[in-house]
Amino acid sequence: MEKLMITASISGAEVTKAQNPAVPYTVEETVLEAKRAFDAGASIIHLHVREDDGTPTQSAERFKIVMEDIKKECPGVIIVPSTGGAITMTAEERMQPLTLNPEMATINCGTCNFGGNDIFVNTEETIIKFAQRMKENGIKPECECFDKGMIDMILRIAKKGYINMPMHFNFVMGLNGGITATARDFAFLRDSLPQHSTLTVTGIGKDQFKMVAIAIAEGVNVRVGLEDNLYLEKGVLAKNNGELVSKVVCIAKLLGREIASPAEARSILGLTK
Ligand code: KMH
Ligand code: ZN
Repeated sequence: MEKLMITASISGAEVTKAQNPAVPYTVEETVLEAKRAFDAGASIIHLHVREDDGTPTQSAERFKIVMEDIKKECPGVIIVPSTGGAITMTAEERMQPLTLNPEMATINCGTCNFGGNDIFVNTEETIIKFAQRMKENGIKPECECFDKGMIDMILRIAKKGYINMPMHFNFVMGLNGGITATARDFAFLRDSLPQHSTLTVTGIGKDQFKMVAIAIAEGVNVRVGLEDNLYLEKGVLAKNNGELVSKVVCIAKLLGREIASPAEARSILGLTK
């Protein structure tokens, strides 16, 4: 079975220190969380940045500082800046980290409910704009799909030539507004992917480690981190991102799956930058 790529979603845009004091805001806290995840076995960091008071920002300047420091502390790690940002942001605002020419960046493949009264808006035109910008700059998109229709949407866009093959996907499952985090729905989504795609699976909240177990057993890759889940186990807050990654490594070991290094992850993803 192919080695396991572990992505750590260390910070996010929505979670707060009030929910878990380990959520990083400052540059130093964010870099330390990346290092903890890296040291525990993550080869990929999915990155959001915050102002010191916790306000999410897509400022290229802030991303640049954090990314440079993460690269120093975590040699070889793959950094995937978010272009999802926060739901209050415009598409132009969200696109700012692309000016830094990262190896990869996320692309969100459709509009969805985002809990309560919130909507995460990604129109077809916006998605094409993001994809075009990434293609022009040799940035590989991580196609974030919260539901089956989002896979269909991004495949239609790819067919028009806006995205190179093979594609990389991240299924976000269990979000209040997206597809449920079940083995049945995972299989249903995976069956829709083009041949030779690479795939990571993210379970939200209490579904994080259920999806980790399913994904590891099925030979696909996983994402864990405080952005998606604040708890190590029921009722026990994670002390940091490293703990969440260590739990993945433990499950992988039990199931006989080796962990990919950043160099191996780069090769699996076909990154050439
Ligand atoms: N914060 C969400 C609105 C991404 O990073 O690309 C979007 C998100 C997805 O987190
Ligand atoms: Zn994110």
